Amino acid sequence: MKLGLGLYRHQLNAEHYRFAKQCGCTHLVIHLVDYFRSSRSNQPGDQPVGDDSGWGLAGDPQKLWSYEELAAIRQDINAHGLELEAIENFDPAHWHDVLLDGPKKKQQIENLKTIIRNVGKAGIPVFGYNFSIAGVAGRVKGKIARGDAEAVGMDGPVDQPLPNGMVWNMVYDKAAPAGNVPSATHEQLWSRLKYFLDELVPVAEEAGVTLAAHPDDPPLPFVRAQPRLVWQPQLYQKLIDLKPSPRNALEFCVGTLAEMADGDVYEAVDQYSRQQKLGYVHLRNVRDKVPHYKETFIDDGAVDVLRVLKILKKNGYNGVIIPDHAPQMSCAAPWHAGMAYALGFLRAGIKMVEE
Ligand SMILES: [Mn+2]
Repeated sequence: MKLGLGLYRHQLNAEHYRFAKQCGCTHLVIHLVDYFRSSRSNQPGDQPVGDDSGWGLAGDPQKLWSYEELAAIRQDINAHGLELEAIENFDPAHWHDVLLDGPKKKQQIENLKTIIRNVGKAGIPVFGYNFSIAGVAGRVKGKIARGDAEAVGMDGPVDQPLPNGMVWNMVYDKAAPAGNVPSATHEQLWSRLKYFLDELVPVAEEAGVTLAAHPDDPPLPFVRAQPRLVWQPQLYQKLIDLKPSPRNALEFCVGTLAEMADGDVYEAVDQYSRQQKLGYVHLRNVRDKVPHYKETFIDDGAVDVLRVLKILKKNGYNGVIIPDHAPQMSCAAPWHAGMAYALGFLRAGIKMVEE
């Protein structure tokens, strides 16, 4: 198993690459969507949380991530002695109508095919995505982790409808007419996913890129009056079975699975790692369940992280593990300290189970 770190767009620089290397990481997972460019409430020193207006403006619909751009980022990361394992998330500007079944759906699925071909050509093995209409919405921040550390959680369901022009918790059309996105049904959402997988998996197979699906965080049946896709552990199986291929895999988020009201997190880890379906792993800890859960320090929640590592080892998982999120620590560099703490714990845990 390989230790990795997830970096946001504004962190793609030498300082953060050195920080990852210093923490014992060999791999990086990077975000190219900028959640911090224009959001009213996202702070660049923490994970994005947002508010009713989400994470701000999506990117440029005309500007797809090019081979040259991706290859240059990978080269820079390699020059710092690290491997680039995955890109995490499509930009809503490039695929909003794939999620919404809108008029530009056919044009935008071609965007995604182009991006996946560029990612493959640049030698990046995995692309993580989150097939979600409302996205990572409805979470709140507070001094809720050990020692009053600031962390993220959920404090009750969020039903406020999604305004027109917004999807995946970002604004793709500032000039959208007033009103809300009509609620879809779960069946409609799964049929949109089927279209996405039918079109994209063959391209991913040819490009040598593994598509890896994140579950819905927070995992409730509906958020902002829109259905969620993978909000119970068994729904990951439905996603895999919808399009059998080694390139149809999971961005396996243990924290989100632990937030789910149903199921057992260790059984889920066993079930999906046994099938060799993990593209890469988000490994973090959490206390309680939706709609009232709290993210915790990695050694302090309901999840026995060492037990998770043992199951992954037993099933021969040999991919990358990243900490996902960590509480902010009280010092001059709260994000760095939180990540360093999680990475040190994970490095020791991986070493222990692999001996
Ligand atoms: Mn995650």
